[in-house]
Order: sequence, then structure tokens, then C-alpha cells
Amino acid sequence: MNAPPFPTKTPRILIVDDQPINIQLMYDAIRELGEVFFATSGEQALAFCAKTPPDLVLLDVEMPGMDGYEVCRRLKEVPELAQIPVIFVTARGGVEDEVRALEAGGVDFITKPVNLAVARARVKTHLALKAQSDFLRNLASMDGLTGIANRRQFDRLMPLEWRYCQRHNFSLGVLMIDVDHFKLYNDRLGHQSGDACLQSVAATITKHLRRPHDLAARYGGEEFICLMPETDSDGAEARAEEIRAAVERLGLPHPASETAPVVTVSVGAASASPGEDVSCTDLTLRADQALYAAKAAGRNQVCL
Ligand code: GH3
Ligand code: MG
Ligand code: MG
Ligand code: MG
Ligand code: MG
Repeated sequence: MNAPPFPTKTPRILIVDDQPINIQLMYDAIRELGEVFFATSGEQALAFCAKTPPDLVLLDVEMPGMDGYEVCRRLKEVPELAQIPVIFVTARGGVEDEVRALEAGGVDFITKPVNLAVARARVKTHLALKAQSDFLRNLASMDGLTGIANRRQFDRLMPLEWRYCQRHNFSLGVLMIDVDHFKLYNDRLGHQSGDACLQSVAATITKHLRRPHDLAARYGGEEFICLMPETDSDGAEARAEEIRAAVERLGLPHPASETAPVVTVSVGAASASPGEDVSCTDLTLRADQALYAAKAAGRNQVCL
């Protein structure tokens, strides 16, 4: 395959086999194709994937303890790991074995003794496909103007974040952020300036969400939404105020705002406690109602 028309990082490949000699052979065949890691049991392989998901797994079928089929099935059960292509490598070359491997979720099947040129070619192909699908998945979840998560991604992640919080006994904080008098901004300065303004506001919001599970997304036109696990209502209000103040400090001149001479945002903050029986829709609605109150109270402010 030719070089892909998009940036790629060095792929990470995991070889799983209980026989060190097999690992060595496979390593020699594919080492130029990426950064290569090893595991000598199914359990070790799963632990490795959970910690640092690779871009491809070469998986032996027959291993003491957990066999390759089981390892693959378990990978496919975890949403974050299900996208990793698994190539089975096995001495059992029968049609039934091949079907079993594919049914377990494998993308390909290599029989031992391994022809190294064939192994290399297959690994190369599946790495290229993985890079392409990562790129497209990224694109589908990203807002084209601001580069932050889009509404589709937000709708997909919010239930997962809320479940994560409930499991760990965390509150979930939500912020709904809306640019004040943005229609007037466009009317006076043009849509291109409006676009640049949205990019600056999005970057400012992102800068203030530092924790790994925090999420900022473009919710609609000039509206943004943030999810902050482990954040109660006081925390949500404090973060909202930080963001509001930071946008004001950007000092983007707004020639027609009744609120301030610069671009400002109003923020609605809300949170749910882990024991609370509240849906994602209800929680978002709370933040939306708080935003409405912030607008009604004069804009450029935070309401809870
Ligand atoms: P309020 O303070 O009540 O929020 O007033 P507003 O003018 O900000 O609200 P309104 O909903 O009336 O207008 C939102 C404007 O946002 C209208 C729309 O043209 C603009 N807008 C939405 N998406 C984009 C975009 O991607 N780029 C630009 N430049 N403008 C956008
Ligand atoms: Mg084996
Ligand atoms: Mg709006
Ligand atoms: Mg509006
Ligand atoms: Mg607005």
C-alpha cells in the first residue's frame, strides 16, 4: 500500500505467544513495521492492552491458561479495545479453526510454520487499515471548525461518563456555555470573524479542562458543553466562573454587545450526585435552564 494521505504515528504491535522462539521469529519479520511488544500469556496480553492499547495484536491460539480465542473475545467486549485488529497465528490450519478465529473477532489468520514475508505483508495491510479507520473515526467525532468534540461524540460519551461516575461514586458536573450577542457579532464583523471567535472560545474552554476524563464539545452553533467527572455543583460553578472570566480576558472586541465591549459568554452549571436517579437528558436540561437564567440575569455570568 502507498503512504496514507494523512498523518500517522508509529504503530504499536503486540505479539502474544507462549513460546519465546515464536515471538522471536515473528519479531524478526515485522520489527520494521512499528514498535513491537510481547506477552507470553493471554492474561498478560489483556493487561497490556488495557493499559496501553496497541494498534494490532498477533495472537497465538494455543496457550496454557486463557487461549487466543478467549483473549480476542474479551478484547472485543471492551469498547475502547474492540477496534484493535487481531490476527490469529496458529498451527491449527483447518477450515473450522479459521472460522472459529474469525467468529471470535479476528481480522485475519496466519498458519504456522509462519511464512515471514506473508506475515509481514498481512501485518502491513492491517496496520494501514487501522490507521485509516482511526483517522475516519476521529474525523467523525470532531467538530470541523473548532477541532473539539462534536455533538455526535458528546451524545455517545455522556452516558458512558455518567455510568463511569456512578460506578466510582463521583458527581458529574455539566456546563452549558453560550456566546453572548453572537448574532450581532456576526452582523457587525462578518461570519469569518465569527468563526475565528468560536475557535478562540473553544480553545479557551479546552484550556480550562485539564483532567483526563473532562470533555468539551461543540453542542450547536455558538453553544458549547462540558462534562467534568468528579465535580460537584460547587466545583462546576467554580470551573464555569474560570471559563467565563478567561473568555472575557481574551478581550475580543465586540462592537455591538450590550453586555461588554468584548466577547463574553453566559454559563449554566449543573451537577448530579452518584446516587441520584437522573438521566443524561435531565442533567443537560438542568444546565440549559441554568444558562437561560444566566442570560435572563444580564449575560456574562454563571448560574447554577
Ligand atoms: P444570546 O446572547 O441570547 O445568546 O444572543 P445570540 O445573538 O448569541 O443568540 P442567537 O441564537 O440569536 O444567535 C446565535 C448566532 O450564532 C446566529 C448564528 O448565525 C450564529 N452562528 C451559529 N453557528 C455559527 C458558526 O458556525 N459560525 C458563525 N460565524 N456564526 C454562527
Ligand atoms: Mg502456543
Ligand atoms: Mg445560542
Ligand atoms: Mg439563542
Ligand atoms: Mg448566544
